Amino acid sequence: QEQRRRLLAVASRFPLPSGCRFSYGTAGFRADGATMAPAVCRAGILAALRSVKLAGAAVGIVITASHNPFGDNGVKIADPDGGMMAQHWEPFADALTNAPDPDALLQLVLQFCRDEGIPLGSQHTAQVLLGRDTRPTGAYLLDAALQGINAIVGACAIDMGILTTPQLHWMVRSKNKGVKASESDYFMQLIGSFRRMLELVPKDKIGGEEKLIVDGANGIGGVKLEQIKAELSGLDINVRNSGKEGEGILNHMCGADFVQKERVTPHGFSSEDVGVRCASLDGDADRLVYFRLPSASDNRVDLVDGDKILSLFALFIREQLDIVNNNGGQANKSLSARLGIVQTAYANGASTQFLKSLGLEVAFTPTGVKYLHKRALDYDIGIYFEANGHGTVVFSEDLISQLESLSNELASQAPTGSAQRHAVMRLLATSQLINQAVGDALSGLLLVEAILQYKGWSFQNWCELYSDLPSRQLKVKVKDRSVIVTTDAETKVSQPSGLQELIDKETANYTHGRCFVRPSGTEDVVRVYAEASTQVEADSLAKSVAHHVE
Ligand code: NG1
Ligand code: ZN
Repeated sequence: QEQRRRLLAVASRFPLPSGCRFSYGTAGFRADGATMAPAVCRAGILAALRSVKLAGAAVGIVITASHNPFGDNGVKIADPDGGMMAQHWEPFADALTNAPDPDALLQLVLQFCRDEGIPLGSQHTAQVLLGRDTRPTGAYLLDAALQGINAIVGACAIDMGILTTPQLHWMVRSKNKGVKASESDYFMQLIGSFRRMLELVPKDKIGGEEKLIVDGANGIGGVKLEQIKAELSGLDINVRNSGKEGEGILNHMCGADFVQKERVTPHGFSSEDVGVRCASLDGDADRLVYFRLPSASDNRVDLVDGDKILSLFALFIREQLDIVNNNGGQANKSLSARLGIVQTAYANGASTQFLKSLGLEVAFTPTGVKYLHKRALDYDIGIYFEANGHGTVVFSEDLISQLESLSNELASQAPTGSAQRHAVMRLLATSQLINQAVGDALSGLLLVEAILQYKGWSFQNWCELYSDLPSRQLKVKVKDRSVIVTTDAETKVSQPSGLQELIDKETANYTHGRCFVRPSGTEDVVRVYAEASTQVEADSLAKSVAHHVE
């Protein structure tokens, strides 16, 4: 009775505006921030139910619209392992969020709880950790989420404050592992493992380029980096677009999405920065790209995207595994570790070719971190990235314990440290430095910096790993984008019939031509992607395929 009363009450406090229709999409619910309260309140109910279902394990809610404009906002749910909410709950998320009135909402919840075997009532507990970014609607939406959570009897909400998205995911994961989960624990883990990585840099490589300029997209990432940068010895970080008063607007002409899509210098940079290594975060700091201003004469940048960050990580991890397992033929202890790479169809073809040339296994999934992350967990070390800079590295529990025992054994054999032991320690430090819950621009940036120092590489060396194939992305507005259905990790169209044949015919006219189309999961458009051996050809292929889509 109490449960029914609370649900009816909260639903009538947050009526759904007529004409509103929400869909959980690629990354949770997103819309104009001022219209989001009903959806966020219902996400609170959902997160609390998810926690009850999982025997009271902590679940997370992040209030952010990532790289989208300042006036937008959104909400997404993190599962107890710190990853995205299990996909089979998405249909319920959609139904709950679109329930037209309090009574419909109550009936939906009761029915879902019966179907899923979710017990309701005072003897059951739930806990939900909440975080939000710097958007002006954040505090108001946080309150809506709290009211939603509190509508479930036995649920407890813990506001973790203004955070990057990956910080909140990390906290949820840590909390459920029973390890320390506060913001200072997060910072301590990053700073400590970065220091260990630098201690393991070979002596002849010490003294690389320490200077790094970071574009914080005027979001939360820059704020957090300012807090810890003094403790990152070995790096000289200068934050631009840090979100301070007067520096600019969130994600406006700056940030990872802007730099990766437009390939031009973000706001806040000048000719004095020519040649310096720069990085760009997005508004909630779960995406990272690098760039460099090649000259003062125009505003184009040399871009290092997610694919090239992935390639650097893969190269480094592969190298450490080889050292552990070969060690000049003297290894008496070895690791059995399956290393796998996960990409989407948007990965530049040159990156895939490079990774395969290293002998690595490369798997493809549809767009969206939820697919990539899940696939990466199939390996002992899984590395995944989207071209736009979202990605991470995941390690299996089994591999971590193999590494730990190997490290102990080797320490007793060669106390001063063999090459093999150093490689084991680098892999262990990497597993601590990288955020295994979700892509994290801050932790990814520190891993990039540590690897560049280890290899003694300049930005130029990194760029030259391979040359990107010229590519073009176009958006096409259509009446109903859902008529396009894809298969084979979105590389082929299965419906409407005939469209794939047209795409194949166009593509056959180009050397190294590759092209695919898919409906966006976050915008009302169909995306066209084309690659070819020259920019002119990539543009022309994309354009002609776009005509067939219109
Ligand atoms: P959609 O709109 O489904 O293409 C975009 C990005 C994804 C992912 C999501 C979530 C591209 C081509 N697509 O998805 O990679 O980041 O947003 O934010 O960049
Ligand atoms: Zn983001």
